[in-house]
This record gives sequence, structure tokens and C-alpha cells, in this order.
Amino acid sequence: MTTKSVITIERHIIEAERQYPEATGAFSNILSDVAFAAKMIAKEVRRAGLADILGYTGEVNVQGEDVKKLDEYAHEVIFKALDHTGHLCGMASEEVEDFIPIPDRFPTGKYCVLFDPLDGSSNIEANVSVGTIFSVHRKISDHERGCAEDCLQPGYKQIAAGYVVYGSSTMLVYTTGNGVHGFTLEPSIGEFLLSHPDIRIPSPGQRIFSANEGNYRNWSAGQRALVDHLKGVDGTNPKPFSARYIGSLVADFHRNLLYGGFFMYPADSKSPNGKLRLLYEAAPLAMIAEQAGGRASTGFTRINEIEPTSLHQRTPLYIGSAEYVELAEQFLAQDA
Ligand code: AHM
Ligand code: MG
Repeated sequence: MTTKSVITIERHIIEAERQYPEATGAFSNILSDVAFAAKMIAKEVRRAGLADILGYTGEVNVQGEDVKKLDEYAHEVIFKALDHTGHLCGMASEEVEDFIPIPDRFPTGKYCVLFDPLDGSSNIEANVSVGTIFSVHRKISDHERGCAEDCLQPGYKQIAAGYVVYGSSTMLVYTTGNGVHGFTLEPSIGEFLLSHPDIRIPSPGQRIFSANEGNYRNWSAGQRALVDHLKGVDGTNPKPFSARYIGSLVADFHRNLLYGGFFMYPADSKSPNGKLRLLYEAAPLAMIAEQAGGRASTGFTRINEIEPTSLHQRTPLYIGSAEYVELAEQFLAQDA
């Protein structure tokens, strides 16, 4: 048997940080802590089918204890993996309304982390892949222990972003602005190993579009025209796209990242700002898409140039292969 050199995520992060002699290691530690939390969450997601027997029902168990839902559990795991390290000035989570301060008993630091702990969790009972999304910003406020301002930064200022997909295997994909790298969890040793170095969205990639077409009647004229074109029903497209929609953003995004294609969650007459959250979903995935050679747009402007005004603000999202996102923008221009 030959032995190949394997690269763990910790080694990858440390080697990347070595390029910056002024680095303190804090940033590396944050990514390692997120990877640790991901392993903890993966372990529980694997047991999700046993929820009714083992807990995570959101109800009170026979001992009178609160039994947490898996998304609340995931939130707590990430919070507790990061709260005490002294590297963060605070956090924001899709599960929590306001900025999350670091408990007074712990020191604070110069970064903040935003996360969607378990995206797509409505799918989990059916064994469909779910994911965690995260984003790291530098502290910018004068507030000694951080405040919401530190989290309310446009996506182009992110210094790292990533996601974990809990699928047929567990994968962590991240970028610090030097390409996109994917790691697969080897469960028997509990380590994320580099399996997808320097991911680029194939161009031209597979002709895939991902959208919830059940919203068709609420879509704008431009959005309808776009999807009619993709499907070839308007007579202008001799090579129709395939439709692939899991309804779990991380899984849909991950497939399109590896195969090519694009995902969209448009604005519609019922949700004029779309459904997805700018800070927990769109901005981190936008950084990854752009680092992999793709694009992310509201349909009109670059996602990562939006100046956020509230932690849970929503945005329409078109993300994936650059040429397909551009095509979407061309169709949507008729709505402007
Ligand atoms: P969630 O944050 O409540 O899990 O919602 C986000 C999810 C995404 O994973 C997915 O892309 C989208 O909602 C699906 O929405 P819909 O069911 O409207 O198609
Ligand atoms: Mg979500």
C-alpha cells in the first residue's frame, strides 16, 4: 500500500496563514473552531431520522426537559465553539433576532462570525441534505465588546466564508479570498481532508437551473420570460436547461458549484425582497461563487456590494456560473 500525503483542514489553514507573517493565528483558530462545530453537527444530523425516538422534537420530554430542535442545537454548538476563544467581538445567527454579544466572563477579539446554523432544516425529516453557512468579518465598531455594526458590513468586506453540506458525505468548503477549497469528513478519524482543491465553477458548465417554479404566477414578467427561455418553451432556446431543485440552498449551490449551473430565488409579488437572508445565506455563498469564477446577483446588482441595514434583511438571489447569472440579468432588465 502506498501512503499519500493527506492534508487536513487544520494544516491547510495554517499553511495559508503562513503567507502572512503578521498573522496572530486568531483567524486560523476561528476556522478550526467552525470545522469542529461542523463535526459535532454532522454527528447529530446523521441521527436525525431517530429524532422522535431520541429527541430534537422541539417538545418537552418525559423528564420535563426541553428537547431541542436540530437547528437550535446547531446554533448552540457553533456559539459554544466560538464564544470563549477571545477571537470574536460577537456573532449573528439566523436563529437569533439580535446581535449576539460574547458573554462577559470571556475576553473579546477583533472578528465577528455570522452563520445560518442549519439551512434547509425543513427537509431534514426526509433525509434530504442540509447545510451550515458561515461568514467572517473584521470588527469595525468603536464599541469595545462589539455591536451589530460589526456584522452589518457588505459582503465584499468578508475575510472568509464557507459552508458545510451534510450530504452523502459531510463536506466543508471555504474561501479566505485565495480560491475555494473543499474538504470531506473522513468519519473514522474525524478529520476533514482536502478532497477538492481550488474549485472552479465549470464554464461552460452543465445547463442546470434551480428555482422553485411553484412561485411562477407570483413572478415578474422578466423572471417568467427567463424561465420560459431556460426551458425552451418560448422558441428561443434550442438547448433547454435541466431543472434541479432540492429546496435546500447549500445542497443546490454545492451541486451547481461542482457541475455548473445556477440557482435563483427571485423576488415575487408576495415576497418583494425574495426569501433568502443577505448576511447568513447570500453574501457568504456569493464570496464563494466569485472566488470560484462565478457570480452572485440580485438580478440587478452584485450581492456583495449591498450595504446591509438590518441583520435579517432578505435579498433576491441569482448565483452560480457567471454566464447564466448574466443571462438572468439580461432578462430581468425588462422589469427595471
Ligand atoms: P430556511 O433558512 O428556513 O431553512 O429557508 C431557506 C431555504 C433554503 O435552503 C432553500 O433554498 C429555500 O429555503 C427553499 O425555499 P422554498 O421552500 O420556498 O422553495
Ligand atoms: Mg436558512
